[in-house]
Amino acid sequence: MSATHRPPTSNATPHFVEVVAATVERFGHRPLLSAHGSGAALTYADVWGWAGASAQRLAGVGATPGERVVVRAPKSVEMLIAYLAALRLGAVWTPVAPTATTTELNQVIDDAEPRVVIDGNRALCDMVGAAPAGAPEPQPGDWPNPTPGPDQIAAMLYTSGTTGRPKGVPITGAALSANAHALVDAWRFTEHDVLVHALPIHHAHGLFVAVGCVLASGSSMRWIDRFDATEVIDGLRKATMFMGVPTHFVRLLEDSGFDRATCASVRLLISGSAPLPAVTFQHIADRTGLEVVERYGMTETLMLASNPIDGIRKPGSVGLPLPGVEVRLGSFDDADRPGRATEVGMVEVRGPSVFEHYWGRPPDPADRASAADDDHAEGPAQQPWFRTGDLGRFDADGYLHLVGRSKDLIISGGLNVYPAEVEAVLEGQPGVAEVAVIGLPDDHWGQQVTAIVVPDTGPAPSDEFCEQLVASARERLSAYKLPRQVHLTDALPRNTMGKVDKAALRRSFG
Ligand code: MLC
Ligand code: AMP
Repeated sequence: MSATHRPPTSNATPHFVEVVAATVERFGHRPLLSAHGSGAALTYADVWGWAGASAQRLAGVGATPGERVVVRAPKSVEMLIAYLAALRLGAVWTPVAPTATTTELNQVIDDAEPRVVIDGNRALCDMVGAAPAGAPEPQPGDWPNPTPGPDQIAAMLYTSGTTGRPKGVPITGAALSANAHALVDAWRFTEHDVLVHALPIHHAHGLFVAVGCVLASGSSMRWIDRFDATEVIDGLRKATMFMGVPTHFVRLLEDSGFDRATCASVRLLISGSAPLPAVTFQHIADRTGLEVVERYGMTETLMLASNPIDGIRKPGSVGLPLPGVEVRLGSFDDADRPGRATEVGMVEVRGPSVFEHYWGRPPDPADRASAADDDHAEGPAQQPWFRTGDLGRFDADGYLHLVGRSKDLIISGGLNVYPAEVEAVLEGQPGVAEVAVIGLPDDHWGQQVTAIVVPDTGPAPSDEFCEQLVASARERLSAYKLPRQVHLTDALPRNTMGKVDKAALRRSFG
């Protein structure tokens, strides 16, 4: 399979490895990251040199340009080094959640057909090796050779998809650069910024947004391996930025240390991956004096819109389309839509960071709207519009408001849960006739995974039935996908097409 998925982009957008090499050349002596609790900082030169040495080790086990490297390991500095090593090599970085079950890992391996699999922290550390003592002066030109082309796939992230089967999203080196440059400009990242990084790095948010902005701008990170409110608050005292999902902000607000004094040097708090409730926006503003910048994106498209730095940051809105990104509202046909307001439409997008198609699958016409009816004749090379599955409307100032989703997706704590995947596992369990999985509103997680189960005609279910159902799914599903509530019912409501009416279920059980 070719590693090139889109027609050649403009030469003006290089592969992300070139962007990083340029930053290293300019800011090699400056700190790139300091791990929480350790005084020592790694400079850009240290990290680049370490990644170069690791790239050679990775090449030694068969990673070559265009070949997938699948990694399941907890977040660590070594994980970041391995990502940079893969970038330098032109291999396709394919991270899997550290909490993924073996079933989930194997699904990715079957689909991605990687040349290299790194499973677990020990394997990762062995591969990456120790930081070379006394980092050599950066020599951006000496490795890799040749430099990966802009349209080469740099990374692939898996999303479960509406069918419940994981789908790989190939992301080119140019898409990463375009995304990072747009965000650095929008949020005015400079080498003087310090970002508290507490996000996981196997998702677009932590890796391509947070790390991407840092590496493209020469700024630095306070590195926290796993979100912890106390550590984040400690980091904020010497930082200028923080990025998180709404649940992170909810947890920060639970700590009285999250206040104006702590945030005295912070210039931006940025939220994304899930809706930030307007009330949370207001609580943060009251406590810290800072209005959160909410932004919107997805793995398939990278970042699409953001509230502005200058100008009004509107609670409940994801802001204005980023430069280079076109957003329009298209038609949709879904019984689940939240209302019949005519101005609401399916968010359709195109731009330099939008992916071409899922790994190993032909482009799906359902994902794309025709460009033929487009009145922007000068759009990006007449690229078709990608239908995001999100429903939105524009207000009079051109700000985008997301009002729901036509795709059957639950977002819990910033993590996506596709009901079809959970339903498929629960349906196979003894005593279950039918099951529907829905997301119900939750103050902490945003949405809570909930299963509505119709027991089969056998003996009446015991009190432990629901607990056992969840426990037996644990082997196959990551813990965050497991239902936090199970309700029993006699029958599932269906619409005229025979489809389970999930909106009715949400009304009944919400
Ligand atoms: C963990 N658990 C979750 C969960 N995270 N359950 C539901 N939803 C979640 N998001 C489970 C654990 O498996 C465990 O289950 C139990 O909750 C207690 O765990 P915890 O210690 O409280 O969880 P913690 O490790 O603190 O994680 C919570 C979190 C984390 C909010 C810090 O989920 C997180 O960092 N989320 C951010 C995700 C993210 O980066 N998303 C970006 C996607 S990219 P049990 O049963 O074992 O006890 C994207 C594009 C874009 O969306 O626009 O950005
Ligand atoms: P993912 O597939 O993990 O990349 O998640 C992408 C989805 O997250 C989008 O399609 C949206 O539904 C959702 N999302 C991301 N950012 C926001 C936001 N600021 N507000 C509401 N939903 C968001």
